[in-house]
Amino acid sequence: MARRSEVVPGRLIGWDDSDPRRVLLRFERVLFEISVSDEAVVRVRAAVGSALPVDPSIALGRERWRPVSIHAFERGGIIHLEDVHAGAVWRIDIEPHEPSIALMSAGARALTLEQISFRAPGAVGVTAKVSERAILTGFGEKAGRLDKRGAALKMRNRDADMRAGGDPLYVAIPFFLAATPPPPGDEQTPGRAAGLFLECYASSRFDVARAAADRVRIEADCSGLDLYLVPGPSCADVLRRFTSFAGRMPMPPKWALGYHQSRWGYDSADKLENVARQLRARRLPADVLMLDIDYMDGFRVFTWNDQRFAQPQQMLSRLAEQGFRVVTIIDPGVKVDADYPVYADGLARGYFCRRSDGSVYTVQVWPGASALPDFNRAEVRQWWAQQHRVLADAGVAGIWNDMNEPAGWQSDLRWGRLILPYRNQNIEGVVQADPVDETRTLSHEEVRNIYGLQECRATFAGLQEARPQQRPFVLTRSGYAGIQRYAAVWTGDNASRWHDLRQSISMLLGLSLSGVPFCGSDIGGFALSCPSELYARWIQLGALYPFSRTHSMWLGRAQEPYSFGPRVEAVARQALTLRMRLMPYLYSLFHHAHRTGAPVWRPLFYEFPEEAACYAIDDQLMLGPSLMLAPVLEKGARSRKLYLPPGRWMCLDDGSAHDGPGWITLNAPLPRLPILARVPSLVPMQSPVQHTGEPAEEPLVLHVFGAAAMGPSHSVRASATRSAAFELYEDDGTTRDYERGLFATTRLSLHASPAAIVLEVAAREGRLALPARQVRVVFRGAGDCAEARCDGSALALDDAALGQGIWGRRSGDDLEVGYVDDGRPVRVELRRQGLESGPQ
Ligand code: MIG
Repeated sequence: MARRSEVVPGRLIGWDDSDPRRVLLRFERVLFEISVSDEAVVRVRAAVGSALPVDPSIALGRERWRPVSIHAFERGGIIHLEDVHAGAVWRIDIEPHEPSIALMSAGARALTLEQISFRAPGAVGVTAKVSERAILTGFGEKAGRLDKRGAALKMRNRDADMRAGGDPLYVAIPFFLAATPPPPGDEQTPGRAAGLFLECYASSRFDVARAAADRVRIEADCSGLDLYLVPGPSCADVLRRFTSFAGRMPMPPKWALGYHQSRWGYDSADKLENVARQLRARRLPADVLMLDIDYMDGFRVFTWNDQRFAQPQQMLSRLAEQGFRVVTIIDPGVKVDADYPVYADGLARGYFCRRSDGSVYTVQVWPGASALPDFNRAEVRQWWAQQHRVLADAGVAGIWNDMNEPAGWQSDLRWGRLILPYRNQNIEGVVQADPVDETRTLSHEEVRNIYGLQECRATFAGLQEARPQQRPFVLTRSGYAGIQRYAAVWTGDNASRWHDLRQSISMLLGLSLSGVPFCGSDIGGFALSCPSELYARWIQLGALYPFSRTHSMWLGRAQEPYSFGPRVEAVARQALTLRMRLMPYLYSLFHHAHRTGAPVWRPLFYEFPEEAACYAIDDQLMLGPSLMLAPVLEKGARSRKLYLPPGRWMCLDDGSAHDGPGWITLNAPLPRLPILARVPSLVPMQSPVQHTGEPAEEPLVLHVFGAAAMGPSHSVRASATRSAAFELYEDDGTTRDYERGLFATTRLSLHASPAAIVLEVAAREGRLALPARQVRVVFRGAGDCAEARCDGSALALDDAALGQGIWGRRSGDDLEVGYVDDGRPVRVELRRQGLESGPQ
């Protein structure tokens, strides 16, 4: 029953579908509008009276919402909606006293909205009914387990005080994914997923199945309701549909996928160049160095400290010669200083956030009292974008946006260069432009969660204007739904603790399931001093974070991969070298993310929805479709117990085969992170390089995991042919030419049966011309195959050395085949002795 202060919709009065793009449902006190996109996403807007919430998508730089034609009809007291073209039906149940809106997906109810209520002014509540068996995840950047069942979560961007488990954190994405495992005992039905997105950049709260196991209660500080119901049935479907309107990431520059080395404390050109020298001398692959606040003149953004960084341009070009790019930090706070042009100009133009009495609001940050640009205004974003010229012209490659929740404090203590902040400042009494209608103002709280997003949008534009041909790279701490369009996200101030290492997995998976594929945590931890063993375990995993960066605070011990002695350095070298070897795979995964919204890091249930046991696992993950990581997360541990989803798995390093489903324990001495390849699967690699700009000696080494499927010890299912496919993506790695079709894609497919393995490399597609190149195919574990053919001709398998042209050889347990890749299709076929029939 409704509380007195609440307005509930009441009974249905009538509906109107005369405009095919939406159906209006008029309840006694509330008007609903329902529309459906070409990706079958159902959007529900509702408000008291007749003023539906305004669509902010364009104002936030997203695509326009594109509804398909639908119509409504009544059957048995229930209103149904139908997609006129696809014939799909969404159902709206009308109960006597309140509406309930059910999203039907694959013939079943995926999500139902009910208990919609309004509390004037500016508050709305809605309950989403979900399966009581669903795991409830996503929710943007959140601490804790991947499954948020039982949690009370808040969406309000904030500088999180370094307390693990805190909520909220820096990024608000009011989106969740409900993934339901198959019913117990049913191995045929795959699990089902659906998603829900609440468009609200003021605060909101999610009560995740606390009051009832099948309900998520949402309360938002918005006056109208703007909700998107995202059908599956698979997680990949949900992510594709969600990102079809929330946006997908552009292709990142390839160098941004390399390793980044950072520290708050590289406070002179000498220190920075020394890090560069060390990394190269020790052959620790790295692409990027980062400069924290110390490079600036008195923390004034868009300036250089002319003592400690006297000749930035020369420094940057020396670093560029060694293959390093430099990314500099920028905070939104502009120092209040009449002699500082950025401030004086911003002030004169009226670009800073104001109090309701019209005075410029200031907050204490590193430079002292600072003003905050109002990024909701297009003009201000344009002005901010232009400021980046100074940095871009000097050769800065990308921008790191910090403190953009925005964060600041009430006061601080200063001794020379040491600044001790005291108490975070709540920004109160401040107004900003309404992003949808800039002539109006809203309180800061009403638009707080898009502050960082709008800043990144300006930063992205600034880099693009400064170098129109190059892909921008922006890293951000704060964000809102769609942040992936402008920036990669790192998870802020963690600490050098085992807990934080473990936690990074569920945090990054949660972000990944919220549309943000390019994410990472500070390797080694930001605060405290990192013990050597922890650093070794952390860089092993962190070298395979989608965004891979070591960062730390000046207070703790040094945290470069070479700062922990030779043993840990060797571990780091191996881990970073593996990242470089995997670059063709990784880069292709980022392209999949760009095209379809599929995350790079995936929870196990994403790949194995039919396997109930996978839903509870959040300390293992899939890197793309082929590789599973089972990192060591405990001090002193030298083995790792892990869950194997069904099928055969092969350890990437030693080629040992293991059968799932079930639990196994693998040896994990310090240098080893257990990585298992799914059988069958494909992983394109290259020979190692020191940075992504260095040409690889072997640009394409195709690792094929198919042989184990032939093994006699394999389970019954091995009698069937099993297949895998992967799309290899290549382009120039830095320019925007890929937007004009200058890229190359190659479809790889693999069929494995007990008798044979067939690799088919389809004709290359796309307009990018690649020079003819030697490709090496490594059939892992297929060394005992009797016969190999490439395009029909039998290969002698006795070549001792790497050949040119077409060749084959045995190499330990593996069988290798080489061919010249000139873009034409290639078929490589291996046959096991004594078995006649292979796949067609
Ligand atoms: O108040 O720029 O999360 O990565 O080193 C701290 C100094 C400000 C917080 C960031 C951290 C960065 C630090 N910044």
